[in-house]
Amino acid sequence: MGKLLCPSMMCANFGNLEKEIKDLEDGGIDIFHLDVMDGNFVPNFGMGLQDIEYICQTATKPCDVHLMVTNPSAYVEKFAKIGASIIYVHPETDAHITRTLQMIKDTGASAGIAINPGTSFESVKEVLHLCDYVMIMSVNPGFAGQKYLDFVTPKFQKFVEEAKNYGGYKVMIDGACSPEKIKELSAIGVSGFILGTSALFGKEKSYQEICKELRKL
Ligand code: S6P
Ligand code: MG
Repeated sequence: MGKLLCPSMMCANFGNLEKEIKDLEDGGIDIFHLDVMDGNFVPNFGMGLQDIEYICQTATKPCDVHLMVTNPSAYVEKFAKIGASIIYVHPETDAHITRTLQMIKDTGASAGIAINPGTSFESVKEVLHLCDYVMIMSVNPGFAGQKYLDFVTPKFQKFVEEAKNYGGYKVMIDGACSPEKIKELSAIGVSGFILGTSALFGKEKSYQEICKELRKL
């Protein structure tokens, strides 16, 4: 299966969001990645419900939401209702993560966990059978444009190797995902790549050219 290219829309040009969505779709992206931050679980804010609803309604490709919020279960139904087809929650902030993952599935969306750099495979393995996606954070969540944390790299291998034992979840990377990392991690079986400032936005080339190059890596 080809790489899943997922633009992180908090890095997009909000001055012309409709054009951004169209250009990214024409460029060949697969899933729009929509970050939600509450200023509590992470020290930042974004994106707003209205932004997310607009992108979900305008896009013809699927949208995920990455809930970097305390008590994510309170918002699962809201985001499913406005059109998210994949919902990621952080197990670090949810005392009843299995219930929340089941709640996501009950809405008809796919269930994902996003795991912090300091969260181990062992600490989440009991919930992996409920996950369609496992998104490994290679930066501390909350900001675009950070530096890749090298100590996270062995975790990609571990989650990829174990996927067959837990129903075949897909492994994704979020954070400082550069072309070099896409090459290295796709070779070991990572399926999806959240693209922010490291690989996609703010470059001289068109989204089409960039996506084409990234697919070849
Ligand atoms: C930040 C958020 C991410 C970023 C993305 C930015 O915590 O979850 O989705 O938007 O990682 O990419 P980059 O290449 O600027 O680090
Ligand atoms: Mg994210």
